Amino acid sequence: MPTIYSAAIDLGATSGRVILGAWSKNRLTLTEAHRFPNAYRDLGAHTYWEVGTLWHEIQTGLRKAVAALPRGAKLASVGVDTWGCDHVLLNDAGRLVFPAHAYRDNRTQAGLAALAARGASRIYAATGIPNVFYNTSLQLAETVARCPAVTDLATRCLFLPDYFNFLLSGVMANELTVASTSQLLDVHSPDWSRLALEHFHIPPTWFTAPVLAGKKLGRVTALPELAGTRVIAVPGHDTACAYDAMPASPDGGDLFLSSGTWSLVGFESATPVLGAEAEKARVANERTGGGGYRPLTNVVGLFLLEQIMKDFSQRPQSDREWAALITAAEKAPAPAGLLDTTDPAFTAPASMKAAIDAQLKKRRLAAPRNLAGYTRLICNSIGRGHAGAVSAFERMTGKKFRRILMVGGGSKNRLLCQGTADAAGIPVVSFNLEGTAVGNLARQLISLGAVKDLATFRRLLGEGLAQKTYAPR
Ligand code: LFR
Repeated sequence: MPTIYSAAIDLGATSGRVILGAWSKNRLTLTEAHRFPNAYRDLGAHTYWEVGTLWHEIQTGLRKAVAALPRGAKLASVGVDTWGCDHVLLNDAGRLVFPAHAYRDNRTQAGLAALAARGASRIYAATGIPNVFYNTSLQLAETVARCPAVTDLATRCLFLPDYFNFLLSGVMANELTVASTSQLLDVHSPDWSRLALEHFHIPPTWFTAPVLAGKKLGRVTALPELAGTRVIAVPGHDTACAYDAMPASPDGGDLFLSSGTWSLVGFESATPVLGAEAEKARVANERTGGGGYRPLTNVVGLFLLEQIMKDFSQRPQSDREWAALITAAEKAPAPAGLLDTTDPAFTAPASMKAAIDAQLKKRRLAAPRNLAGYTRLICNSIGRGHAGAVSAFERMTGKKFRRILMVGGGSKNRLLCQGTADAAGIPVVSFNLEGTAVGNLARQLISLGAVKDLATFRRLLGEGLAQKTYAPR
């Protein structure tokens, strides 16, 4: 079979990538065609994404990906994944009728408190998604309540990956995995929850029945260089892509950890995990690319470290500088106490260092002396958060997990991997794997018929993959 080329557009909250995948002789090779910074911006009291900039970078990345192809080769397909929850409102002609807010905008705080006071358990039973500030449900409820005329203007709600698929192909569709981050999907079916839509006063006509990953939406119409290239709906949610890319053992004994801005700790399951304890532990029953469940909890992740760099103006610029920081952090004194990473003060602080120092002061703990000290404190604290999620899942499901598989930016961070293994008491296996991009490409290759199914993809991927095991100490 000739080599198949596909591109993954993979947008994270702090950076975006366009990655060219080449599938040949059952092996996937990745080339980073383009990487660019991403950030939310404040306008007055609110927080927004720069959607136009993201689209501009996507186009630049796709052009670079095409330029990187060997002579005569064609790009077979593209797929888009992004962080969850965020969305745009459009009319039938595809015009934006409302700006794209970022999920860290504090506009949902009042709705969060109101749902916590009344209705959270009913919504959890219906959607399998806990009451968290970033949910699309709370965001759309706020939009409709504060700007009621929007219901006259908007006819469609697309999540960000759906919107970029639309810009690429002209086809509007809601994809299941990203829809499942909204708290508006029925936990027992692949369709929308009437109960949740009514509760939040959201017009049901804004959504169409979600499509499964692998659906061929159309061809690229936006860029002449990509004429003929297919636009395939991949798992639109980056975490669903990362989970799809896990070279998991088929026996189900692996716990998954996708470590980036957020740490997503969970596993795959044929059934959702529901009930009072699951709701309290904030288990989110999001969907997999194939339509199954991936019960997971969202523990604060490397956002703490990404943000504290701003306070030190010495952000490591290369892998080597990162390695040097981690080495220094390993040598820093062990923290006397760890951070409570669930502190709401860490959600979107003006200064992460000030927020951390304030918590330490309240608990009469000394603040670290330098960036290495903070790095140590943060990594150990996130590690303990991971371990807490593991034991909560074991309690709730009666399962005993044998390993933690770790992908994403954090899998390169020795301190975090070891800290997680130590706190959880089971080995952490880290893969040097761009999980989100690989899962995105996997679904394209399956849709194109180049790979039989996900189990096959995982087996082939695992065979060629470097891994490092951290035994608990
Ligand atoms: C990770 C992620 C998480 C989601 C958070 C907000 O990038 O997609 O899964 O909970 O961002 O959307």
